[in-house]
Amino acid sequence: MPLTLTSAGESHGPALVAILEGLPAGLVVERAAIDSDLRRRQEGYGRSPRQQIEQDEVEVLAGLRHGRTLGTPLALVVRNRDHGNWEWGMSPWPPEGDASGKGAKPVTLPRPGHADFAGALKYGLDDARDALERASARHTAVHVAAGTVAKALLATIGIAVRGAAVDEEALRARIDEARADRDTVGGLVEVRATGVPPGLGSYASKADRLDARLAAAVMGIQAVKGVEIGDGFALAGLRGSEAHDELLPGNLRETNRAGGIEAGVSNGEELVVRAAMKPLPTLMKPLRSVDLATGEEGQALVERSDVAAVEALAVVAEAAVAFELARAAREKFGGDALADFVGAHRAYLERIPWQAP
Ligand code: EPS
Repeated sequence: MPLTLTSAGESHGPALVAILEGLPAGLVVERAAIDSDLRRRQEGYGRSPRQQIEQDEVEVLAGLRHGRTLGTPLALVVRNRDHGNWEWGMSPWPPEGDASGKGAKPVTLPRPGHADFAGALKYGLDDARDALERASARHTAVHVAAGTVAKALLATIGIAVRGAAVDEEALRARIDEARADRDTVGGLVEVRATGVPPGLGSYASKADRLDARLAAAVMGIQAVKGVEIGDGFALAGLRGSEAHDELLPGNLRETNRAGGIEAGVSNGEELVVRAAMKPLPTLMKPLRSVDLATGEEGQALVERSDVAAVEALAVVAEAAVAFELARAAREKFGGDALADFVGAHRAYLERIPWQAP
């Protein structure tokens, strides 16, 4: 069974939910490891006061017994503490009593760059909140929890995945400047995976290509506008003789411009994925907009938001890359029991001439 992840949850609704299917039985899942990644995601520099309300921690509703997977669907929950302030506005059922608290007033002035405009048109909404709540990056919390589980699976075959913001010092200075100007900024993140054996993904079809899958996984994260593998866009300006990574005796290479993937297949080098995040669209000095209800000119919605979420993106992109690698590893090595999966990986490494650098 393929490894899949289904998630649900609105930013200010009661909770975020993820169901993972296709994990082998017998994988040790540590609550502390998940909660530690959830904290890393929350601690990124430039976040809004929302992060003081939330103290994300995982709950497991199914699929785990005594800290080990059962090989059945794993159900993860992260609650939204802020929901207490939105009980009327985000009540799943028709709310009782007069409108009160946050979310009571409809959003009709779309923020350029957010889901408000396109979402309201697409779904025929009078209140753009119905679009923005799910489009919000809040639900990345439960994807990070799923990513920790994926990392635990990958660790059993010697793969480690880590994300970081590029040039954090300069980024933090830009965030401070933007905060003072009541503006927002984006930035770059990089995810690296070590221990990835040659042979994950395939050139057989577009949907199998590991680079296409990783790009889709990372581009699927809120506010990501560009993804590159290895030297990516810079390769376009090089000659072939400068761009490719020569093979040396022992299957070693001195360079890794391909970022660990050739022809959609991992090649045994370190995997390098970079993502560009746009500046966040909720601005304290709002852009011009048009009221969806009246057609009149106005100013976009202003509400509490982050100055930047780049450091958070590093953790979220790490989770997305880990999940996609885990999916590719499950396809290649299979197995109902963890021991089958690990054994198939070991047998494969015995067949190919490759050792983790
Ligand atoms: C977000 C807007 C802000 C962010 C949120 C993503 O939420 P709020 O409107 O509640 O302040 O804080 O991210 C999170 C809550 C989170 O946990 O990452 C958006 O519009 O995408």
